[in-house]
Amino acid sequence: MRDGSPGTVYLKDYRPSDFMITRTELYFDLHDESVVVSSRLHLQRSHSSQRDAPLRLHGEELELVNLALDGTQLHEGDYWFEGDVLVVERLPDECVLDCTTQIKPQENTSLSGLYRSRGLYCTQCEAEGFRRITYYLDRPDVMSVFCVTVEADSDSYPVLLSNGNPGETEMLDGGRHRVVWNDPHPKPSYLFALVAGDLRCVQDTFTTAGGRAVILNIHVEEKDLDKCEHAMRSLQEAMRWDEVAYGCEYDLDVFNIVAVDDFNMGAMENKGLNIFNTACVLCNPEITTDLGFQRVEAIVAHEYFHNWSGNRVTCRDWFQLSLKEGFTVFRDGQFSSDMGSSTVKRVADANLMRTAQFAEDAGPMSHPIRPESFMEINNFYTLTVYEKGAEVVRMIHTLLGAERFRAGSDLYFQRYDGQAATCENFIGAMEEGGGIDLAQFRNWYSQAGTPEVTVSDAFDEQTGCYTLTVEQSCPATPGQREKAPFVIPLAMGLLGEQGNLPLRLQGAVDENDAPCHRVLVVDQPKQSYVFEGIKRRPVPSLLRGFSAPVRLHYNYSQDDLCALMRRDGDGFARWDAAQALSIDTIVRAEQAMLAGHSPTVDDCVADAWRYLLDDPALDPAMVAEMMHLPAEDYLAELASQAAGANVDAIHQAREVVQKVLGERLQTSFRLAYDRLEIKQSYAPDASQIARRSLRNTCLSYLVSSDRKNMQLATLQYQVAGNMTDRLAALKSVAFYGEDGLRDTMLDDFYENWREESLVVNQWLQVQAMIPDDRALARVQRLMSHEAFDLRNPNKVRALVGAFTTLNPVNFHRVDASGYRLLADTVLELNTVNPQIAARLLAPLTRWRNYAGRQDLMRSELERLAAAKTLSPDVYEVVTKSLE
Ligand code: B3K
Ligand code: ZN
Repeated sequence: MRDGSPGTVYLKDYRPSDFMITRTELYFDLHDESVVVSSRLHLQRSHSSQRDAPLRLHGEELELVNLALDGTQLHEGDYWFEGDVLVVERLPDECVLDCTTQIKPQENTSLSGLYRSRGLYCTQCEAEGFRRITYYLDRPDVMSVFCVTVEADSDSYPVLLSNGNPGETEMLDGGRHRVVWNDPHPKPSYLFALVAGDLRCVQDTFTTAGGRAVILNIHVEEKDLDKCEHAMRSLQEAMRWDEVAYGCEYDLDVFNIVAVDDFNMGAMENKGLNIFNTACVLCNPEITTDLGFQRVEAIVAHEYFHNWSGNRVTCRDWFQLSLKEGFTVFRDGQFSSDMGSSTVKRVADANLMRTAQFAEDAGPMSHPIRPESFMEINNFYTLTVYEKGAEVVRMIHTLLGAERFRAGSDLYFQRYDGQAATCENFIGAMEEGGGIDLAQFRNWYSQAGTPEVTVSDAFDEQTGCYTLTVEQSCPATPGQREKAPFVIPLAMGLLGEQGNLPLRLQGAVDENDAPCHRVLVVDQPKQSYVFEGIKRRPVPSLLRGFSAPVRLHYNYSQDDLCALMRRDGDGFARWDAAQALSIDTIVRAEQAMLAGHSPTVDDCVADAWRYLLDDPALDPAMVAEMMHLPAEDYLAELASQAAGANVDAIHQAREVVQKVLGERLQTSFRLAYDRLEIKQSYAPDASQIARRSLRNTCLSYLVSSDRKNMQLATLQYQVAGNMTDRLAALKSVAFYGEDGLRDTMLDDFYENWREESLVVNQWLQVQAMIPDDRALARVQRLMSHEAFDLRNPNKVRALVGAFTTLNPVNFHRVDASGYRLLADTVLELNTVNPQIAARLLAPLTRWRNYAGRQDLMRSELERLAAAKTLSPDVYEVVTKSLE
């Protein structure tokens, strides 16, 4: 950990590096007590560099053993340290620097740099972990060809991997061996990777469109060999998809994936050697839910797609992170849509944006997708950079259309191949390739905050003109008071009594008949659109497909929403209408309860739900999505926009609405539950996933409304042949069952699955989410359970993360014990794993949103701020939250 308060880095201060490293040779000598890293850097002074500029190499927690310049050993005085930076002066324009360092991976609990996880050596270098391995120009615009040799004991570490293609293997004296790896593609240090361990491998092949035969390996512990098939198939699908959709082919002879238990995020796209969190690559029906299968497919694809959007074309500096992440999330989203249901995928994306990214955009850490400053870059791997970044690319796609977008992406990949690029380069390529002016669109890159779009309408029966008036604004965010108008693609339709109306937009020239779907390009603070030839006032269907990451306001009546939900031509708009109906119903229930009345659900809502349930022709996946009541954190987010969120009232109101709907539609839920049973053997395909999803939604309504239905859940738990159904049943019993039944089932589940760490995580998570009043004690108890480990990020996320984000009534307990639990855990993790500590802290940063809790939340942040040695990661989040 560094001492003192960390400095701020600014985008405006970017300067190219004074030196380039044309070639990097590394030798890793792995021993249990320490690892000796010898590096040979072939350095070249940059053209732009001052003649006398010194070489400044990054390093962190390294022990320097030896340093030599062009074969001559350097002594103290020839070089010195400025903080962590190693400075060497008076270098010739071209030289070779040899450097030996010693590190202790077994003591590295931050999981950044080279560390050990269950007897396996592995690395995580993005963003700035390589400097924890050796002294280097650890910045993404310094790209080098790497040749890596790894030496280790051959019994304990039979598998030795690094980036690129395998070279020579050699047996050495003393039971040791070594392997050479050559990566011909220049890359920045953050894409370096090394793995050494006793791993087994599942192998397959892929032949690229250009005829290159590629060996695909997934390396796992022996016990996990039966959990790789889905990832392998997903990889092959992704490789083919990228060739077709983007013309991007793989460029090495092998592609390796390694599964690691202790990992800070989902996975990492190291060139030719992707390293995965076990949770994001291992799966089979016994241990994995449908969502888990979909997640594996998406993440395998995401990391693979980085081979072009990230590796071949990388980022100039970390402010450009969204260049690779936003674009790659967009690409994996397209892929998932093509593999499954595009509407369901869109619903999931919109939900994530609205529940979590909007909150981030409105909170103290709010930043544009291309931030202008940071203290700790690891704090900027955010929903804003990733998800909003992807939405921004998606809007470019919407504005250009598929064909012109492809022309833009072709130009981008071709022009910047092998280079470190900027967001500006990407936009420029899209403008040039796509033939569009994106000058004003750039505001999405520089301005933070979620735009508010307010739509009003007027209908003139005489003229048959229907006018939509659209106004946009954007709230102030830290450091940005005034915002310029955004370019907002607003996809829309108009719903008449017989379905969607042709849109005769005044001023538009349509080649064929007027279309029923249009994208209005909103770019002024206020503008109007007139539709002609309308006989009766229609219901506008707005922001179809969540065409822009904005909050949309239009004063819909319940009847409008019911009409959209049943009849609009756009699947997403139908879901959105159902959500709006649910929100309205829950808010009313909340108000009724606060006023001392008993809450009700209007007939039209119950009828709409019944209509969804009873029609077997509808896509069950969409029906399930439509019937999922919005999550409590989304309801809280919406409430915080108004008077402030009352978590207890929200929770009770949501529960009541769920129960009342369950009671009133008991028969329909039961019929659907029976009808949707699957007799065939498990397959994680779209049609089965859809059925299970709706069936388990029915189960939760049934169980929450009538305890007699608990036997359905018990039976389902007993007969379930897959984890999706088993876990859904367990959740129902855990949330709504009697104590005895709940404990028996939870114990049974643990006994059956204690050997499967990923399943145990699910078990921890279910318990963390139980909304009863013993939740906090339960979580505390589980933190000392044999199954919990503070050093394993998956366990921390499953237990503490789930408690603080998915159990709002307990996290926000009025005695502040939830807040204390989080702050205590953050303090402990601050020294163990600063990245995870800072991430875990997010729910406390939203203190301004919670009426009646603000002081309690703030005082925990102040307690953290007063701690003596805060990591830069935690320091940045705490201080910004208190500003
Ligand atoms: N690029 C990595 C994330 C690295 C996070 C470093 N704190 C995974 C991904 O986005 O694909
Ligand atoms: Zn990524």
